Amino acid sequence: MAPVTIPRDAGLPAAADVEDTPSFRGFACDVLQSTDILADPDVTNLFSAEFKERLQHDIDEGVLAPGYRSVRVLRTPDRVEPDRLFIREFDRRDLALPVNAADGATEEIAIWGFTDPLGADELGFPSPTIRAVQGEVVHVYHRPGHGPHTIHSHGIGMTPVNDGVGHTTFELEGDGYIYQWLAPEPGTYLYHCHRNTVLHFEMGMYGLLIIDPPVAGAPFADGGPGFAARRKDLVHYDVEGLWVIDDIDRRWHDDREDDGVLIHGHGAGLLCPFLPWDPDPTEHPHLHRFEPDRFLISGVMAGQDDPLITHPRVAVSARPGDTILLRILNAAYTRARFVFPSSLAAEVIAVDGKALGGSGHRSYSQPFPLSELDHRFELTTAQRWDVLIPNAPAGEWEVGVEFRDWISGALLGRARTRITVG
Ligand SMILES: [Cu+2]
Repeated sequence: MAPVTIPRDAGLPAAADVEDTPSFRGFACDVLQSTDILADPDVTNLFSAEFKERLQHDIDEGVLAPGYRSVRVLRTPDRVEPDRLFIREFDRRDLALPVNAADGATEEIAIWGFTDPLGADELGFPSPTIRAVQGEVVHVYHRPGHGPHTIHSHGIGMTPVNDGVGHTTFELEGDGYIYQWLAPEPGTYLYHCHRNTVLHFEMGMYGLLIIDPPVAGAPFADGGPGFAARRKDLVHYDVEGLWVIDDIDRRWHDDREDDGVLIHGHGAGLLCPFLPWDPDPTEHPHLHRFEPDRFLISGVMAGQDDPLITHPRVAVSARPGDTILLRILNAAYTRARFVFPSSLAAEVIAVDGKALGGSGHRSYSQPFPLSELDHRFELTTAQRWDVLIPNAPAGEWEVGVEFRDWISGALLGRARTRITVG
C-alpha cells in the first residue's frame, strides 16, 4: 500500500502556521455556515437530504439567519480519501438479551448503542466491531440522531479534533461528523461514546475495535483465522474468541415508563450528580450508585443459578492442535477476575493493544505464560489482554469470570464459559 499522509498527523505543525495548530480552538472554529452546507457539493455529501431540506426550510421561514453556524455541521479538517469507511448511528431499543443458549431464555433490557447501516443495521450488543488494517486511513462517520453523542476510538492515538472526547473537544448532534485516523499497530482496542460517559458507556454505547496486521486476507473476519502481533513478529491463529465482559445495573437501563414517558435522558446526572433525575431516587439511581445485578460476556447474560454461558457467540470451539487467540475486554465497571484452567498453556501476548516485546519502547516487556500468575488475572474498566493458546489440547476447558467490587473487591457476580477442543 502506498503510504498516506494526513497533514496534521505528520509531525508537529510549524509554530508560525496558526491554521495548523492542533488545538481544539483551531478546529472547532471550522464550523460551517448554513449557506456553505447548501452550496458546497463536497460538503453536501456529508449531510442527508432531510437535513438540508430542514436547514433550507428554517432559513426560508426566517428561523435561522442564512449565515447560521452550528456545531451540528463540523467538517473534518484535512479530510482525505479513506481506505475504509464505517458508519455508526445511534439507536435505543429494548433488546431481548440471551440469558443462556441451553434453554433459549432472554431478558429485555433497554440498550443504547451504535448500528451499522452498511451491515445488518440492527442494534446489537455490544455494538458491531470496527476492524481495519494497520496503516489504513479510517473514517468513522458518526450520525448521532437524537441527543448529543461522540465516538472515541480508545487507544488509537488520533489528532485532538478526531478523538471524540466530548468534554475536551465537541459533542455531536444532528448529522454528525466523520472521525478520521490512521490505523496504528495491530491489536485489540475499543470505541465508545464519550458524552456523559459514565451513563452512555453503561447503556451500551461501545464495541470492539481491532487492528489487523497488513498481510493478505486482512482485515480478518471475527472468529478467525488470522494473524496477530507477537513480539516483533506475527503469529497465526486458527480460532479467535472475542470476550467482552460487562455488568448491568438494571435501574440505570430503566429509562422509560411503560407508556414510553422518559424517566431519564442523555444528560442524566451530568449537571450535578446529586440532583435527582427521578422523583424517587430509591427506585432509580444517581450516577454514583452502581449496583450491578446482571453479568455478561459479549452480550450474553450469565444465568442466575448457573453462570455457565455456552452461547456460540461466547463459547469457543477448536480442533486439537489449533492456535486460539482470545481478545478480552473488560467493559464492566467492576473488576473482572479471570480464572483459567491450570492445564491450559496460555500466554499473554498483548496488553491494551500493544504487543509485549514489540518494537520501540515496548522492547523492555515480554509475553508471559499465565502460569506465572497462577492462571488468574484481573482487568479493570477498558483494559484489554490478548491471550494466546498455541497447540490447544483436546478437552473441555472452563474459564471463570468473577465480577468484583472496584473498591472493596467483594464478589458481586459470576460468569463462566467454555473452550471446547475436539
Ligand atoms: Cu452517547
